[in-house]
Amino acid sequence: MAAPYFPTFLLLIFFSSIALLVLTVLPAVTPSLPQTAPSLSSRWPSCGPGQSWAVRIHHSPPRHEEDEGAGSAHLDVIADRVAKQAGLQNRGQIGELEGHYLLCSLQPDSKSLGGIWKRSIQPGDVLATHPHVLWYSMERALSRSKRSLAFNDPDYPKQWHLHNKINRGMDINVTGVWERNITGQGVTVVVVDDGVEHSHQDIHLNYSPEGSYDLNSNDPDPMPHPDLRSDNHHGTRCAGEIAAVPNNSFCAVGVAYGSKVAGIRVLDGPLTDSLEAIAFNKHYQINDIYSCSWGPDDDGHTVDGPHPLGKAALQHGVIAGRRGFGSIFVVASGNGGQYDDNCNYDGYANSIYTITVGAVDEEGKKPFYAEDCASMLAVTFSSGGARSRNIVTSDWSVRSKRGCTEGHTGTSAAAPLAAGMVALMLQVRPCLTWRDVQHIVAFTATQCDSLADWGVNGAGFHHSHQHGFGLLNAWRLVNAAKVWESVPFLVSYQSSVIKEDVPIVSHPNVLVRTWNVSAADLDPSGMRTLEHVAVTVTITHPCRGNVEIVLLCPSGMRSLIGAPRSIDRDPSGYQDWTFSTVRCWGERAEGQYTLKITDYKDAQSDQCAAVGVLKQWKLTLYGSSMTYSEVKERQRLVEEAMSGKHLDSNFSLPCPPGLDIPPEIVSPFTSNNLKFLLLLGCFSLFWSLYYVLDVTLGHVYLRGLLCLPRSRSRHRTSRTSKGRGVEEAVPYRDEEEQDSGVELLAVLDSEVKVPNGREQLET
Ligand SMILES: [Ca+2]
Ligand SMILES: [Ca+2]
Ligand SMILES: [Ca+2]
Ligand SMILES: [Ca+2]
Repeated sequence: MAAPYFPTFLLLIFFSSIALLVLTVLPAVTPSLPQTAPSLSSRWPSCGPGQSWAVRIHHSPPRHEEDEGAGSAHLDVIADRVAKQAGLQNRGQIGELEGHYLLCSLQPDSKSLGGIWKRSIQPGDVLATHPHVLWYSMERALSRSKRSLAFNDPDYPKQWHLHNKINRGMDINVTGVWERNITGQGVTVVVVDDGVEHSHQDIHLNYSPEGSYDLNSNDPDPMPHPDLRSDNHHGTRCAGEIAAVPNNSFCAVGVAYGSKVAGIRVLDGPLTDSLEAIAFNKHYQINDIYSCSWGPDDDGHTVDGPHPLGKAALQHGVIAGRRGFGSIFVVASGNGGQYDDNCNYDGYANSIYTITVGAVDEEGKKPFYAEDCASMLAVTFSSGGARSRNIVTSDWSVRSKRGCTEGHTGTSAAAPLAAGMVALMLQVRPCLTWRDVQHIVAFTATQCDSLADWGVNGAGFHHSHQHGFGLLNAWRLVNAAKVWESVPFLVSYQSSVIKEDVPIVSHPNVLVRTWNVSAADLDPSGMRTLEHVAVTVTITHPCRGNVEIVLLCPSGMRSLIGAPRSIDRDPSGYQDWTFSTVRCWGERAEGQYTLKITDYKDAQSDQCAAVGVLKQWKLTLYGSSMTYSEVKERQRLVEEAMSGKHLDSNFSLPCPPGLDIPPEIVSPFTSNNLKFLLLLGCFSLFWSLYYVLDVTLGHVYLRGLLCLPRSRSRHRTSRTSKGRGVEEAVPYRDEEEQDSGVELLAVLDSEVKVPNGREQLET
């Protein structure tokens, strides 16, 4: 039965195959039928705005004679015809929008084409009346900003330090970094100041209560207190510069708006050495960067710096802070420029542990208040003269109801910007050490202000006493950070104390002293290249401000470490004062160091007539085993990274794990730790007594009266009942069940470790 139907079945298969083939091929073939319809690809260069029309074509039945038969024609053919009639060229369908075509002028630009059309046809007129044109529009340039930078914060446009539209290039060059989602995420910056208004609309979201503390009132809340002079707004302003919340339709945007900001309230009351020491190490496993916009009086005659505890805390911070990578201390260089003040007389600026940041105005020039010094690492933007714009940032709302200011000024405003930039660096490379950050600043800062005393040192770094290594540039800092391998550990070399007792001669004569550092001298430490160079002097002088001290490194690089200060008539001279310079950074350490001292005697002053004496001096070199050629190689690598290629790729260097330092325990300076130890001591005493009694009385009655669990719980109660005083015991809370003996061991263990680290630093 099936045999007669077989040929019919075959035929059916054959015809359906043909039909399928035609259906498949047809759509692919048809567009190519009207060879005149080009695609919008590379056939022509695209025509710009003002030279092109977007039109929507339809194939309605013809009403006019000239369009007869067009209704059935393909849309591409109609588009060609419309274009021709309008004096334009069909550039093909617009993307995937069927019936939409781009018609372009044949002329190179709209000017010339305007002239032709005036004489002949106006494309717009033709398109307006054409029966096949449903809609048309002349193309115009659309204004579009990259979404990441379109902040809705009303004062963002005024933040010229982030994007300077008037003085091009005079900003921190951060927007490209933000576009790559580098905003300081995972990094905490703490503002050590007069408090931070953390409930502030622009700060609240980024506030870190974990990193904060109030040392003036000894409580965890650093909220600024209202005062009569209305000057406790300082910390809040600095916090806003760092981490003001973006896109909240309020005030401004911070440099590292993805970072967390904490506050330590310490400046609203008498500041002591111990308070300062506590502040420098407060929550130092949470806080990565300490922003300090304050220092000794900038009156032109003060010589002061951190006292022993503050110094020790700075040193301890770089050893144990940030899990051993070192806390980053950013300090403002000072505002005493108008009094001839100089940051080499400021111990916080001189310190090798700090990043000393000065200010330039919106033109990149030195403002009247800025101080010079040889230990200046870099500068960033702040206020200038009366005509210059200030820094726009958050403001406390206690007095200023608006919570936003356009009047933040001085080097106080510069340091937080630098701190914010360091936060961006730490996001891309969390294991940068405190010295890596200083190195990267030296390697990436850019020259500004042709009036400054720029000099290029033996390693090729440019530096001026006004602006350090130059302007901090967020793009350069972050790109360099991304490829930066940690520098070898810090080593130092110290000369003996050189006893002199020689008179200081008057200008133009100069007292010259030299010290040779041989290869053998450097052998024990392995030092090859320099970082900081410090000179400690003891000088007696009736008017110390007349003395000028210059240091020459072996390369001949000159540092004015002791600048004359006209106001400083102090008769006490300098007692073991340490001046430091960064101007020999990267140079070879070996060679002859020269100290030149002269006295700019004031002829009229009887008081200053007596002769000064150089009693003694000492040279200290800080550096590492990095060779000169390694320094040059790093310079090459850093410049190579500036294209941003490593930020755009998945490139990442491995990071070593940090040291396992329990938070707060290793700080030997907190009074709460001492209280805790005292408590522990009392507790041990109690136990000893208990056991003595226990043994003596044959533990008949006491066992029954005082059972072990009860006494343990009493121990816990006694700890917590102290309230504020035991705030430092918080890290132990999870381990409440542990024996107190283990805690004590942890304290002792970490305290033993720290001095070892210090010795490494000093030798
Ligand atoms: Ca408080
Ligand atoms: Ca905001
Ligand atoms: Ca100063
Ligand atoms: Ca410093």
